[in-house]
Amino acid sequence: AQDCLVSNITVKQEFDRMRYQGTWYAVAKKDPVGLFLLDNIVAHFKVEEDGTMTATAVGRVIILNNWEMCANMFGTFEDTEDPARFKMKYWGAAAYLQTGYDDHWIIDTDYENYAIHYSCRELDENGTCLDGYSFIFSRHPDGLRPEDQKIVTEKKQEICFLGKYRRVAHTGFCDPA
Ligand code: FEN
Repeated sequence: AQDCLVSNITVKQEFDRMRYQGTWYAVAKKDPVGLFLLDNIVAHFKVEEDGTMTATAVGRVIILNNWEMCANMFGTFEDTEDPARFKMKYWGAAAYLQTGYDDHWIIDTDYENYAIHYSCRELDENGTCLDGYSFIFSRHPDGLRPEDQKIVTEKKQEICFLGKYRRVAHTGFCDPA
């Protein structure tokens, strides 16, 4: 989708939610407009007994008065005709955290090392994405393997977010005690 049309973006073929389960560390993100998670973002994906994919995520936020907190977020993924395209309902453990309902696509993953998530919240009239976010996840807290970086860079380009990512620091701020 080098034309940047959201409708031309391709996703992981035959996405297997069972293999996707477990821990993923965000290593980079492209932010949407508005409130989001800052850093120290770790997600855990799970497939429930009824087959529904769910996830929890933690991440640092700064609330009013510059107060640093770890936000505990929950997501449930509604299936669509495409196994890699979901609608994600999300909410926070604390009432001050925003809730939402986003398109949520798995662009690519090898299940064992890297994954690229994409969400376009608002389409421009020309079919490109006006407001969206993306996460690059790794199974390893210290980052992506060199051989995966190449694939990830290509995919960032395909979703037209290349150059819009920031590295996600892991300082231990939200690690369980
Ligand atoms: C994902 C992994 C799978 C599970 C989930 C994910 C998405 C998380 C999102 C988090 C949004 C956070 C917000 C924070 C907020 C894909 C990582 C669920 C989309 C919106 C503030 C900051 C400051 C304040 C109030 C609230 O609300 N932050 O004063």
